[in-house]
Amino acid sequence: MKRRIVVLGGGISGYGSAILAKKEGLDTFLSDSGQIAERFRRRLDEWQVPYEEGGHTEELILSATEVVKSPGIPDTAPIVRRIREKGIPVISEIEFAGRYLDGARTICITGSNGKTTTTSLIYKIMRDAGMNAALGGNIGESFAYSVATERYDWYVLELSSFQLDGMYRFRADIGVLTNITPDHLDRYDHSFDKYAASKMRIVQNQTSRDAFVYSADDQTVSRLTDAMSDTMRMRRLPFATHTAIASGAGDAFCDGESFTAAVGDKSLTIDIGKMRIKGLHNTYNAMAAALATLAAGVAPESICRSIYEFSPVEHRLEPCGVAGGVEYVNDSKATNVDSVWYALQSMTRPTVWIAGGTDKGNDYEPLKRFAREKVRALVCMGLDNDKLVREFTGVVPQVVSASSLDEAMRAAVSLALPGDTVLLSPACASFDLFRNYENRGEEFKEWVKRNLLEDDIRK
Ligand code: UMA
Ligand code: ADP
Repeated sequence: MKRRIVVLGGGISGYGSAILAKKEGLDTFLSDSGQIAERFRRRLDEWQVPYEEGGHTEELILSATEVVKSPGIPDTAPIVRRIREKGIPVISEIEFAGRYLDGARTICITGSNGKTTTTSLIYKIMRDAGMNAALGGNIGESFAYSVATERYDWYVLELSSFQLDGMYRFRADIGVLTNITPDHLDRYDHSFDKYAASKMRIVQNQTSRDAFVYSADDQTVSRLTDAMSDTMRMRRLPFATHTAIASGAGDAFCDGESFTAAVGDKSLTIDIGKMRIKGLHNTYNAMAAALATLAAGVAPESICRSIYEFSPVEHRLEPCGVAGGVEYVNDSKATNVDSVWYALQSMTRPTVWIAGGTDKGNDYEPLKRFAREKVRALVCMGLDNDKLVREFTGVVPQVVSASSLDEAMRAAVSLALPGDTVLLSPACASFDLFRNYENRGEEFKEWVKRNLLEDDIRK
């Protein structure tokens, strides 16, 4: 009997998986509980993939030999429970597309923070070096769609924990783990250990021909790596601050002004002050990218050139202009405490900090040291600011509450002095006032442009 693949969800992940299944000649069906976007529907039609929208029909789904589940659909969804009760295997797009790589190799990047930045930097290094590489996973185009329609030698894949959860036999040629700090715990029974275990799946099935790049400074990563070390056969390539780690295969370390990365007999040194991406976290990301691309065989000089050229990804500590001597920085993607810790850590000028939104049960304690040192005023921007106001009153000289972007920006502008930075780095999700973090960052930039920059000299 022909294998029947049912794809759950018709977003970026789902439409690509369905088209790949169809291309591979499998009996394919896609089911979406909501509406499928026009551009995906058109492609499904082009490929003659049968689909339904507006609901999941059990008979059509429970006849599957295997289900490819989109990462946004939680395991608690009734249809997913029914599928599991029937014993039908549920896999992710990455597991599915990974079967059809035809010799192409993968660099897979995961972590709680820094995935997009590190993935984008690795992709740039690979492309600049002339490698035939594609970008995919939790970023950009669907990985499965690229596998179905193009031929690449390398895939640079950003992986979320939701994608890792559905991966069983997949093996990364080069795995990168930036860090593990609390995030998305609502999907892991509020258990940090379960979430961390999901991230560690990045090393599953790796052999002695593969490489694992990881943070030796991150306590959770290094604890779990040590605990698994007896079973790890791959080349281990740690990165850390201050000291050389002396792994046999290679490592990267920094001394505050520069970092050195070495793999085998190839090495490079980067002057951190000359990078366009700033802050300790970006030094970590650059060390990870250097190790991964050295392991992929890119020439050290070429890696250095690309690292120096690389600019911040939009909404990640993105400079967006200077007006009246005040610098404006959009870090809207900072939706958890750890990412804000690094944002505040990297501030070199007195800071008016805009934070707030939908709190995910945050513990703000770790931010207080930098807030005391660097923050002139905190502007809380959200529908419910009580917790932030309570936590930072007495920690920073001034705390102001605002319930719209316009109100927050007016407050920030009046509080900032020439030589200051106004930093949007919310530590919270954006859904109370905005569609998503991109919309929040765009509105911030647009406000700065419209109200400040059009009359000022952009520096
Ligand atoms: N749906 C169902 N049944 C349900 C619930 C939803 O059919 O019970 C349908 C929805 O109607 C919708 C589709 O599923 O049409 C959406 O699926 P999805 O939420 O998995 O979204 P995709 O568009 O397929 O995008 C997903 C990732 N989204 C999430 O993990 C939430 C994208 O990551 C990823 O780029 C893409 O697959 C390709 O692999 C985005 C993301 O926000 C960037 N990721 C999270 C993050 O970075 O924090 C993890
Ligand atoms: P992700 O894709 O994992 O969300 P991003 O590169 O998009 O990571 O960055 C998300 C947020 O985290 C941004 O605010 C960014 O400045 C911050 N960040 C980037 N790299 C790191 C890192 N290595 N550690 C902590 N925070 C980071």
